[in-house]
Amino acid sequence: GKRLYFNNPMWPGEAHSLKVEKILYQGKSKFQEILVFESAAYGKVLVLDGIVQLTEKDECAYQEMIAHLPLCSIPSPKNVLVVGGGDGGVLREISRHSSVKLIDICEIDEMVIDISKKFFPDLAVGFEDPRVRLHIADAAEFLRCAPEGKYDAIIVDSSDPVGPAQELVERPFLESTARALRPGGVLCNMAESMWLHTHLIQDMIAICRETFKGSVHYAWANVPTYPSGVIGFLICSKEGPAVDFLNPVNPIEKLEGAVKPRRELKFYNSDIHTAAFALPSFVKREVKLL
Ligand code: AAT
Repeated sequence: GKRLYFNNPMWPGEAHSLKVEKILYQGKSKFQEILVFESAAYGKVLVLDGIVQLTEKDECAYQEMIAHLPLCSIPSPKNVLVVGGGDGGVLREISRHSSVKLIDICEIDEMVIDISKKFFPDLAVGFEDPRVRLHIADAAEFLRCAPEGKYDAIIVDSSDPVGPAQELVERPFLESTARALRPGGVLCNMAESMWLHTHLIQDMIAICRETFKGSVHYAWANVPTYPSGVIGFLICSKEGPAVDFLNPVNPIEKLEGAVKPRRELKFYNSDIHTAAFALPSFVKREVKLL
């Protein structure tokens, strides 16, 4: 059968391939090439600029982790900002938190949202939460104008730093996220693969140590369809009330009773939360976290 090979200079010398059952959509937005197909092994797949963004089978791991690692680490989060995340999966996860009053989302590409509503209803369901306020804009610009200290948590669910997301790993952007957080507020940023992107991770950690002045950690999870099968999260707190990321003060197991979930958690729990911060020895050395 037909296969699609995903090659990219971000993972030179290797390619990931998926068997295609059917191409469902292929088009170009103002910002990127968008492809949706039915795969033989992972359900429907969303691809932007030739990079897999999610598959139905393993999206739970990434979306649950990037949302609950920060939100379970602080007591009753109220104002949350999502950067990127146009598929709605992270919104769906934030919805589980009944303390949350406002969920701003800043996505640059409206077409990703439309495509998700059409092909990924189990993710786009996140947009139905009445607490969600959608902003179609470049997040770098949006955050430059955001009120100081507005958010308890900012979740950067952005694509890889090629194309429109390039700015989102750079110092000015990270500085404006710190400014937009309240003291003791937390940032959780998609931070690539520890097997492939050591330098990027090191640079981001160095900038965040200077900018946030609270704590800076790296966590990771297994996501089979991301390059090298893992994805990392850079998670920091702004100077202010201390945050103990390793022992969540707002454990998900307590919340699950409070909100009637449309869908059970598939990946995240408090054991996984704590375990996600355990780093292989080579990563400890490279990011000099000790
Ligand atoms: N939820 C998992 C999928 C993503 S989507 C990343 C989103 O970030 C895309 O919809 C893209 O349009 C949006 N985006 C990119 N740049 C910007 C920007 N400057 N401002 C706002 N939104 C932006 C992430 C998958 C991670 C893949 C890891 N390899």
